[in-house]
Amino acid sequence: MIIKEKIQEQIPRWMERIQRLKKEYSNFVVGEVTIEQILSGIRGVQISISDISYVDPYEGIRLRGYTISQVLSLLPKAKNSRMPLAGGLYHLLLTGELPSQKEAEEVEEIWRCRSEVPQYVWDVICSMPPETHPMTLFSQAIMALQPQSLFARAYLEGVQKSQYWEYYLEDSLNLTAKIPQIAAFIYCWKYKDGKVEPPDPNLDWSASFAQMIGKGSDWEYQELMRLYLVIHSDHEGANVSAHTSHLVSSALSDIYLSSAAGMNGLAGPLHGLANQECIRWLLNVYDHFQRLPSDEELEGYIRNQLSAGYVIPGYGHAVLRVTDPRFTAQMEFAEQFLPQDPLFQLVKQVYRLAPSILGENGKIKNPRPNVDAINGCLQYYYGVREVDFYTVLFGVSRLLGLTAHAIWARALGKPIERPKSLTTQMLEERVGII
Ligand code: HAX
Repeated sequence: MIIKEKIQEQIPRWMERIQRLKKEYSNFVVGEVTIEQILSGIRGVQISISDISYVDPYEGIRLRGYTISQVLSLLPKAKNSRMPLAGGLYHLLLTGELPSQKEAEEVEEIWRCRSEVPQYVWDVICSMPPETHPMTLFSQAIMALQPQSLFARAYLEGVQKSQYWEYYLEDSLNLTAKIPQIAAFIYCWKYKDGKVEPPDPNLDWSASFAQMIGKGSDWEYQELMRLYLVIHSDHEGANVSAHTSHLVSSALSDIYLSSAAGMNGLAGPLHGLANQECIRWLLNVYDHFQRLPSDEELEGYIRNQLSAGYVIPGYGHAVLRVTDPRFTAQMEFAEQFLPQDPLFQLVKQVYRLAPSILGENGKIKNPRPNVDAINGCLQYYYGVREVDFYTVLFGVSRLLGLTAHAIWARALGKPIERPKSLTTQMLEERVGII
């Protein structure tokens, strides 16, 4: 397997760099933590390393050093498509190298061969009440696969620490191979008649999801999913889902346990679930006016929302200080394929008006759109209108990043994480107020 050989080959170099930092510079101070940071969610405290991706405040995400537009143009493309193969992206995340067409196809082929999901996983989903949130079902399906963990078995048998990553890699390939089918099953079970199209072996990983939910003949939607599943794959190592899965896997919990934990974090309304709020907000605006509002009407609507204490969903970001390039990539897609769609017109109108209104009081650090300001509009246009499913789509993509991080954490022998908590009284004593 090419990815395995490449990782194997790179491990000694990475280990050398880390050992050098540890040996020669372990007392070097990287940053100081203020009480404000402690009290505001350890915001901005530099606590971990991710060589897989980095969110530059002014450029957006770089995956293995490549910007979103470079990733989209440089990765090998799917057949009859202008969009990248997710298999090529996984190769890039795992090895740091841009794959050839053959290398990208190899990952796709591995996924195809390992895509079968055991019947009992479907039984677990089907035994849940129909009102269960799709993210709960998604996380449960991942957990249901946990008995298949090769790492968990190998650990019990006493496998060498230096080999942990190989089992994590196998588990990750097994899990990611099954993920499109799991998401499609949840979609069809929860919103349709429960019948899922069998996977088409001629389709790539991303298009295959589209086909399994009944969009086998919708080339444009397949293109959208190829785009979507690549651009959402990673957003460095310290956001809620990435940090959660990293923390859990640092206890040597296997890929199923740590990925499900990450998905549970993604399911929170302040993280991945925010995309539901964004599309609901757009639909509410449209419903309110029963048509596209005029600029004056929309401006008034936004101002009313702000003065009532609401945020404008899809705007602002904890790290980014520019328009999210993942928003821009999807804007370009929409301009090409759905320029006249009313909801897309509204997305553009909000984009034209909201940043200057939001910027007026000087509080918001980035009044520009994040990726969620457009995600839902595209899914909605192509008929995937069950908005509480959107976070599952996000999860399908994000599992590529989370598992890549976990494999490398084991390859580099990263230790269990154990920061320290203090009591309020200790802080009061340190600052001298008691
Ligand atoms: N509308 C109105 N006010 C906003 C705002 C928005 N979209 N975004 C930020 N602000 C306000 C904040 O509420 C804050 O006000 P207070 O000081 O009164 O609390 C002030 O501006 C400063 O906030 P900030 O430092 O610029 O932003 P944060 O890092 O605190 O928060 C958020 C980042 C994304 C959570 C925030 O911008 C927000 O709530 N946006 C709307 C919801 C949204 O789009 N969520 C999706 C995020 C995308 C993502 O990361 N998904 O995983």
